Amino acid sequence: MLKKWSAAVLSGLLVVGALSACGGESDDAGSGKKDDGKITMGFAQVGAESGWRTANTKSIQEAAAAAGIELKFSDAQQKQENQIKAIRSYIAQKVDIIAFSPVVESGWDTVLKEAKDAKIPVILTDRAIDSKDTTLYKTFIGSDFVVEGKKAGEWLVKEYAGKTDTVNLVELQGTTGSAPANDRKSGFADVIKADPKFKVIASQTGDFTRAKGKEVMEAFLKANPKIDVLYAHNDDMGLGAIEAIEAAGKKPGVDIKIITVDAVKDGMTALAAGKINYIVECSPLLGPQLMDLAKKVLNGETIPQRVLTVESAFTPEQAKTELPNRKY
Ligand code: GYE
Repeated sequence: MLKKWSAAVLSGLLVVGALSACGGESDDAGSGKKDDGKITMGFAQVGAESGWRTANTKSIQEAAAAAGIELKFSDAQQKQENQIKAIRSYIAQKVDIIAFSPVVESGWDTVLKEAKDAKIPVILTDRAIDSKDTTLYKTFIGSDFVVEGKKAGEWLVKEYAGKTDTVNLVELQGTTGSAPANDRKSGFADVIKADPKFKVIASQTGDFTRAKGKEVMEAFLKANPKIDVLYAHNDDMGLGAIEAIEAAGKKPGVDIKIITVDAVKDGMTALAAGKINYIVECSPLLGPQLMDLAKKVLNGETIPQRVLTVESAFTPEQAKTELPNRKY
């Protein structure tokens, strides 16, 4: 133990010496910025696209205040270029630590190398990146979106067990290129592909918003006379789609079965009312764990590379019981 520790300190010292020349491996212990004892975190949020995101932002802001961490917060309006700008400005402001929820999976290496060269540790929250270089961030805290997609698929398989008629499915995908859209799609597809009666007849992005969910569902309904099931990658798109389904004179939850992901209050209310049939939970309450991890990183403590959030899934009956406790 002791030997390992001194080796880590030694390599930390060597690295600090070498950094000005080439910006090599930084050590946790060498990342403290100011000596005023106050931690400043720059947080680059995705946007305000959904109920989930609003709850996530609130959780982060409240947890920062409770932990005595000064938070610099930015909203990228679902645009990667805005997030990159925000991260660069946090680097320029010499914050102690940067956290962000990457809008899409690809294209982060350059800006994250800049943070690493500036010895500012980075924590990924909520969404993953596809970078091969895992030294560009300290940890990733968030859900397993593939598992969420699988849970949605498993419910569907059970619901139609013993039936042989074709089941026509439409899918509202999340933001193109985002981890939750990619993984919720693939997890779901993996489970339903075992049974050829399930046919995905249309699949398009609704950008995780209610307005887009409604618009795309309207188009799906016009183009496809027989839709049996809608799988929406979040509650908000599902709620927008419900408006379109009702406007088309159909009963959501009955004529068209609906599966969504998130389990925010509005989604759970529609579930309890039978307009949605199943919701896979994805917790937005990442703030307290994020602040805890940030402090550990800045203290030079070892933290796991991946921190998973614990989640469940709900039927209409379970939604009725859960709703009074739902905070978001
Ligand atoms: O499901 C959706 C939001 O990244 C898990 O983003 C998050 C997703 C969430 O817009 O509602």
